Amino acid sequence: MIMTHSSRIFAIIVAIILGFCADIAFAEGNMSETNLKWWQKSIVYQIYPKSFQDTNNTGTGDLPGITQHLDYVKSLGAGAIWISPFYPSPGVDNGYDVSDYVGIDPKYGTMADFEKLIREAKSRDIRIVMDLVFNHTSNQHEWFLESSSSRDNAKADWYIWRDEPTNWRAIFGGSAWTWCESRKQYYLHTFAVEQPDLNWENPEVRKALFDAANFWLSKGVGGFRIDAITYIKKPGKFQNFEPDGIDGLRSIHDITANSPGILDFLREFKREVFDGHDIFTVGEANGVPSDELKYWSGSDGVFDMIFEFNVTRLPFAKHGEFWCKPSDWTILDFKNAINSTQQGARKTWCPVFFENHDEPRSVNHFFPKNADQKKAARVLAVMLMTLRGTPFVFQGEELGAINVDWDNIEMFDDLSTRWQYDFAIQDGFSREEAMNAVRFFSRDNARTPMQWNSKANAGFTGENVKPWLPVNSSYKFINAESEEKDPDSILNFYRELVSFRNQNPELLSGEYELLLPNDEKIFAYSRGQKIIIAVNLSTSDAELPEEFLTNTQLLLDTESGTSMDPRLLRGLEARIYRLGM
Ligand code: TEU
Repeated sequence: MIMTHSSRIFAIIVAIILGFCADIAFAEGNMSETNLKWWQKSIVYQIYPKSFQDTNNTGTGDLPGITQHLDYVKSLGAGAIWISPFYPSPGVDNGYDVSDYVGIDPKYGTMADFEKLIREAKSRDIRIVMDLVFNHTSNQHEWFLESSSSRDNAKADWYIWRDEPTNWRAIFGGSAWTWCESRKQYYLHTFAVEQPDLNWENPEVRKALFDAANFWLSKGVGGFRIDAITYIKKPGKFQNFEPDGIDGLRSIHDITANSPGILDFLREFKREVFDGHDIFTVGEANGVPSDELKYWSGSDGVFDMIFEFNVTRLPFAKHGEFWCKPSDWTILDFKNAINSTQQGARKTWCPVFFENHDEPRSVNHFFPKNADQKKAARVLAVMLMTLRGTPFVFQGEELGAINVDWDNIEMFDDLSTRWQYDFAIQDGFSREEAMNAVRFFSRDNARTPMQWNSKANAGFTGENVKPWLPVNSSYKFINAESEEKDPDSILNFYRELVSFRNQNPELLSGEYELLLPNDEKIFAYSRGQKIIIAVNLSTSDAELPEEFLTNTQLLLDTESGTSMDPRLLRGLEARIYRLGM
């Protein structure tokens, strides 16, 4: 039977009120608030250490800078902090090119600083989550130096060496194969030239990686975010594929992501490292289809949850990842992407996130240029804190951070940004078109220094120091100090939402149900058959069906008092109702 929007929501609400579906929720997910794990109830705050707080005037953030702000992080309800890599690294990809898995890069501090951070965080009930970058090392890692020195050294088989390259394109551009003169062979790198891929087929490699992870467990870390994990298994045959760009290459992602047999490696990883510890694991798993999620996350899966990129990759769903060639998408596509992640994780668990260190700022990413950015930040915050899963907040997101307005490519540091720009120019785009794409998509949008106050350098580093990446000029009006004092700030709204989430157990454990699936403006869903969230994702007014207003109690409204007619949901307004009076 085909139902109209309002008859469908009406049917759902009636069923809910009569309690017809009452048992479905916990039977499916087998979760109640009491048996949720600590990481399902808390918020994870992500820190990009290079840009968080510099305590020694080097222009680069450091570990003591994180320790200094633990109370701030705690005030956001965080039970864990995921810190992007701070291992020794030449820094070609800001730490995602690791040259020693069991050390601390001196620019971030010492092992004693790290131990202090763990202790101080623990005393505030916050756990520290490490980022494991196990698909590749830096080309300066001693394993690679040895492996590349000859064809017959002890680590000759620790990386992926071939006599002939294929036409695969690395994720940061160019061929995924680089010639090595000392071996007279090519090595494979999914990412930059300086990030050679490890050979997971070799049991010695796997053991060395698992030992490194266990080292951090012995230090008392509370979990792992596992980087780029879908790329560790390569396909049986190395062959050329149909090119997808003017360079005659084909994205390596299409060829190697989630190759058959990968789960054997991952299950071994789980057995050797994760099992038996009170930690959580989140795999960065670009390229896992939703029907395979059950193998990847949850009680029968490898990780507790995975990051998949349905939502953040919306503009790239159709035409590869060229920033100058994004596809148009609609609010319905946005809703469908969120919904498919929520549905896919129905029986397991998922992270809820709109930002991380690889993405532009969410208020720019998901809303038109002319949208009111504060309203946009509020509706995103409502979704972040009311969708089912663990909310991940990326530093600055809680302040309503916005993209940079830089007009010169030289201001950007990120290697993937530089590549996208050069490729666009070669592909015939004008400098202006390429810069527009860069400003919109660059990973540096997320990586500018944290905006603590309105003084020079935004309080990130000394006023006379040059920060490693320029501060976003918005710091004068978007910064933690001024938002702290303003009761209507995004920061205080985040805190309000966190306590709201904690006071309403349905938001933690309650089943998610999509409402108004075909509405082209309103994203509506229920949680635990008790709470209804309605978010107008458009910038113009929308009409809420009568059923939302009957026998419901308004709990929260981002635009309270702006409309005399309760049916009218203003552009970028979000409301939360409780069913029953
Ligand atoms: O990113 C892995 C990666 O493949 C991303 O390009 C991902 O597919 C994309 O963001 C999906 O939207 C990780 C790190 O997060 C990134 O910072 C590193 O540069 C990269 O690995 C290499 O280690």
